[in-house]
Amino acid sequence: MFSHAITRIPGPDYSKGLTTSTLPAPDLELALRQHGAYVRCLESLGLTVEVLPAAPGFPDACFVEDTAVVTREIAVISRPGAPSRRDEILSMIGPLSAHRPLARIEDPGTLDGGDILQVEKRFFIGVSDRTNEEGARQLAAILAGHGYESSIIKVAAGLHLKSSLNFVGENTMLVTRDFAGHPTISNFRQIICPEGEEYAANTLLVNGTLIMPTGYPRTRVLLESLSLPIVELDTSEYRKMDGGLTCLSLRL
Ligand code: CIR
Repeated sequence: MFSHAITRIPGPDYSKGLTTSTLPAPDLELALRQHGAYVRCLESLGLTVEVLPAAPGFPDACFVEDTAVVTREIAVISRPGAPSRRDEILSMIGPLSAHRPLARIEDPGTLDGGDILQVEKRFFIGVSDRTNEEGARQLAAILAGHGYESSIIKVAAGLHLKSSLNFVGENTMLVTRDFAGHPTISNFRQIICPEGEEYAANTLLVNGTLIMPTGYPRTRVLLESLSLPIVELDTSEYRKMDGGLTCLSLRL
């Protein structure tokens, strides 16, 4: 069970962040309203949510998930793979050190939290354009010291591992077609996002409730087979910047 979350509101320069999307620029007012709804949703699931102020000069800093990997024992401060995001970690050290002892990914390792998926005592570490082999190796070594096993998965599609693969409870992974049947997740039942609904793979399990993005009805029907409560949240203004439900918080 999670008891806390750390989030950060997007700032006035939010639309200057990194994106591969061809969608129109995000509407900051709407993004802020969506952020408020996200925070209220986490609170309704029993979490105390810390909302950090916008970080001037870091337009992607609302995607706090990329700055750390948090377990029950430790917070591993990441070393984001995009140079423009690297110093986002500086303003996360204080908030995270209030909750956990810290460890760090060191140069030449790079690692984005969006590439890291935890399922109980096991971690899946995506090696992507943001997370390199050295970052993955360093994280696996730190986690091994706390009794966690790690498996490395090459992220050949999507920005981060969790853009395409998430644990949705009941021994089940929600995956895009690109990851379906991947040998590393063969012990899990798999729900494959229907064609055109790949974005819905970024569904977040919090304290037994699934939070999924609004607008993916065929994925919703498949998720209903899990018999878990489902909440839909509109993340349209985060999708425009390649972000979504998992990246907007660190859960601890
Ligand atoms: C980026 O490209 O880094 C941001 N615009 C989006 C990061 C999304 N983070 C995530 O999925 N964990």
